[in-house]
Amino acid sequence: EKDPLIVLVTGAAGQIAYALFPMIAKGAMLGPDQPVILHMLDIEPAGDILKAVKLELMDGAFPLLKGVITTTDVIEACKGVDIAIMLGGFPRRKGNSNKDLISKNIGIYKAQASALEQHADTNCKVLVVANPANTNALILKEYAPSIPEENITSLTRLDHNRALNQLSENLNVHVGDVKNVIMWGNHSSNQYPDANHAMVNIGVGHKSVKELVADDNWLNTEFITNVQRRGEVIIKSRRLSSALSAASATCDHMRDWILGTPKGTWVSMGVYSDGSYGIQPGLIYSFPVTCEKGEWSIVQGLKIDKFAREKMDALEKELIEEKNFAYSCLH
Ligand code: NAX
Repeated sequence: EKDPLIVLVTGAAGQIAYALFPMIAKGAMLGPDQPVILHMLDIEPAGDILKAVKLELMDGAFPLLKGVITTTDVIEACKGVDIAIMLGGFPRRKGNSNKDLISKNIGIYKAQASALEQHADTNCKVLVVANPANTNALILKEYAPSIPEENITSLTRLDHNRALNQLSENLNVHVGDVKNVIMWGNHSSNQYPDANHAMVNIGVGHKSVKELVADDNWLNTEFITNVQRRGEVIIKSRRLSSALSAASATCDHMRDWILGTPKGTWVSMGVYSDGSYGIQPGLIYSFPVTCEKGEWSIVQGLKIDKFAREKMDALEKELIEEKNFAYSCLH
């Protein structure tokens, strides 16, 4: 049997965590043969909720779950951690911009970065989900310099999966037969799903989405706004933000990163920019990536049209502004 991996989940009393824990405990994130020990971190006022969620996890009788620690102490939470899933922070409320959230979350991410730096495994892999995800990840990267920069990522997989679903509905094909959409840049209200390179499995090979859509214009209009507004649509009806789909996307992100992407398939991940596609190096920017043996690499050489280029540049600009704003809050 494999040694257990220690998985930290911050914001562990929150709603994404609640949907995520059974997925982790059943092996959907790290594989059906990978035992796990959970470290659940939240803040003092959520202490009772944490304990109750632990009771439910124990009642799940999960064979892969080898231990559960609940804590409100960042240092205890970060000890020996192999995988860190950062859900903790202030969730986006109606009308909140990324800037509102930066000022609320920056202190948290600075402190948690230091704790991970000092107490986590040196090869700890980090996924930041809490908004503003890209900029929280950037702060974490800056304040945990001994964690390799390729180990710090942010979530755009929910947007990616939403985009796959929109294509599947429009083309009337199963979502499992659609692949290689791209979320470029930032997880924000201006997010850009790019279907220029997306493919559909038609049984005897693949056809491009561009060839298959009835109305070419749809990809640059409604398709984009449908993906951008999906979160709002869900908040309006559920009166809570997306949690089940966010948890599932979190699992997808980690699983693909650690266990690898299928051949011929890429996924979207917020990763530090090495200057690919002309994006400012050092930003945490979402790119199409393939993964193998726990390492991601940015898909190179995709042809970028003028429309996509403008969107990509606008999102880069947004992230530079967020970065500058974050630094102005810190000093
Ligand atoms: P919840 O409000 O249900 O949970 C957040 C939890 O974080 C709470 O239990 C809170 O007590 C805890 N928390 C606050 N400060 C903390 C700290 N310093 N240390 C540890 N825990 C702390 O939010 P939930 O719906 O679970 O969403 C979690 C985060 O994901 C939010 O920031 C949300 O905006 C973000 N999202 C990001 C998405 C993405 O695609 N990147 C999509 C889903 C989601 O909206």
